[in-house]
Amino acid sequence: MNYERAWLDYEAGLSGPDVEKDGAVQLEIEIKTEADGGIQDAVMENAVRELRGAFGPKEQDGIRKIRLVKRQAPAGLSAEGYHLYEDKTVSNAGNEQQDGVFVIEASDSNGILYGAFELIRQARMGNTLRGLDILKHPGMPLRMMNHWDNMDGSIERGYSGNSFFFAEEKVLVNDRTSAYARLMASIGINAVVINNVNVDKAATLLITQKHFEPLKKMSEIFAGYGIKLYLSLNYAAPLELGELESADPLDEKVRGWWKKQMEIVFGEIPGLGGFLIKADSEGRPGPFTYGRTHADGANMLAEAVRPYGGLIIWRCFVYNCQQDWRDRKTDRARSGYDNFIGLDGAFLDNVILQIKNGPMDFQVREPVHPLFGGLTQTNQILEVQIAQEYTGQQRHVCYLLPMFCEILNFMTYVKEDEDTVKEIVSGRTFGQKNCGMAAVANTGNDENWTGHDLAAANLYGFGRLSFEPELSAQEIAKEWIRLTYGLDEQVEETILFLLMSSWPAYEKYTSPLGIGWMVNPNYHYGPSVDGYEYSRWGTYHRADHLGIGVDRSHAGTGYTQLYREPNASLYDDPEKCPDELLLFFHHMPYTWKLRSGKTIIQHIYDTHFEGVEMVDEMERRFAALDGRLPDAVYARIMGRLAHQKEHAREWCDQINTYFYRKTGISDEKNRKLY
Ligand code: GCV
Repeated sequence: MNYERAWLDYEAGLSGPDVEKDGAVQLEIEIKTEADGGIQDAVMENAVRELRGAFGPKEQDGIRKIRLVKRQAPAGLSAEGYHLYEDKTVSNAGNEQQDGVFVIEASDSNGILYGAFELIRQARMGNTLRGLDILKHPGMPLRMMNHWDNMDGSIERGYSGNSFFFAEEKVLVNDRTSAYARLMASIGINAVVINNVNVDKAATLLITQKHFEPLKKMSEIFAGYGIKLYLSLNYAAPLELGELESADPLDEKVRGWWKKQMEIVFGEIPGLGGFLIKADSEGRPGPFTYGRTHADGANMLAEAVRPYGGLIIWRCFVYNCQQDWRDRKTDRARSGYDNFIGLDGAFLDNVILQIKNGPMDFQVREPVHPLFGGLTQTNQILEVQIAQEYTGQQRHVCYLLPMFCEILNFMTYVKEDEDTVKEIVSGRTFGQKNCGMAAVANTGNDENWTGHDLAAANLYGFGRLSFEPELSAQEIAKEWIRLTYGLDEQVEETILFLLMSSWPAYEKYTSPLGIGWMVNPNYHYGPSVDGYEYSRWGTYHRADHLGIGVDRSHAGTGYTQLYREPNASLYDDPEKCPDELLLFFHHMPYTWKLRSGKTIIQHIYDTHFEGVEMVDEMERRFAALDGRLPDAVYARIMGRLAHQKEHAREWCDQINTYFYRKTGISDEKNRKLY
């Protein structure tokens, strides 16, 4: 197994009814010629290379079986979409069965590339290709990876080695760059931010001459795979580069500086897509310093990049990280909403607000961010995290696609129809074209990319879901398993079981009922119930001997009222509030009966024991795959499952004991509580 090729390891061989017989697949690729600038030769070459790699017989003459025919593609194919089908009217002369030829039609080269990967995926999944007829358009315009890689090669919240974009303050461009771009293109990713949103001194220089050459090279490699390169930007760059004494967005000198700098940057790296900005958040500079708004800051940059078609992606992760735990009025959950809702409609069209899926910070369970459904006149990107910062750090298996699907399907009630998060970020709800989804990436220079082999399902899955948001988490998991490990049914069934049980298991053995946190501060791994309880970060559970949870109802911080009806009333009423979010929204006695019929305290005990049992079962089933997977993969996964089991027990013991001692209430089932 070639780990670098991950789910695209064709050397492992194609299988399936049609591809095993040599020459059974003949391809004709059709593209529309007049698509202005839509056809990139490098992308076409990569598409053809992939098809040859997958289908071309080993002999040289196999090459004739892929033909490029440039002619007008039929109407109905929009940007990046493709029509892949078997054309029976054209006889495949080289084939004894006189089958038709396969056609990939698209109006731009990204569509051709995605169509090529679709054909390969269909074949490698073991599906019959005969009669194939697939018409697809990406479910949202922007499908992004956000890397939090630092110039010294470290990765903030990275759990799979060091960066493959940077080392020793230099930009790296090598084989890994194209290997990465190829993987991303195969799942439909079309935008990548390579550096951390916390832009430090060295990374501020990415927009200067010092790094233009390798960045240009990288952007060209990315472009060959239909991907735009983006950078995270330091809002205070003019100050930190020592060129101005202010970063005030309304100061003409500052505005002029950005315009000039962007002219230089886009002149040197024409393929650049734009910038991602974290401002006025966790110590990062921003327009607040000058008494200006986020709209002032974002629009200043948007004007500077507009002549080059650039986008400004501005994060809404803005909150007071200097809170006193005694202060019960300030609510971190409200802050993103409160900071941005008043600016709805104030941003230029090439600004997009990037909103984390929940109001806190990528916990195992959070309600959907109320800005989704709140904002109606602003471009929006949904940000999720596949780096498993709070979900087991790629030592635990935690397949996050079920969570992402739930988020996308959340009904905001912003419109009678088309009101889900999916419809908002796809652009359907408000007719926007600058929107989509971004994931904080989980890759590094580990040979398998993601540390835990099974964490690659999140990488693969995020891309596939952003391209096809109608897919289920289960469908995506099946695809990934087959493409990565082949068509062994026992392997598929077992790994599918592991992946699909993993998020529910993790939720059970960690913090209960939507309350979150309870992790060791700073590095966020392992249980510490009071770890964040008295610190400045605004992340409290408020447990005492009588009850637990944060009162965010109308009588508390008022957070529930940020949602549209009927969500606002649903969350506001503890009788109606979904169990899994009860403690996020309400402070409740331990003896409160959940909708499930259990008391909160019994629910805590039961779920923690169940979570551990689930991991036990996962390990037991996986052990039976000995000999069916490459030895190294099997050993790596077994090793991590053993750790996960032990660690799940630790979580269980610490949480259960904490609440047993706090409440004095025994477990109805008399299990061991320390
Ligand atoms: C990149 C959390 C993480 C930080 C991260 C931040 C963000 O606070 O712990 O490491 O910083 O989110 O999303 O900006």
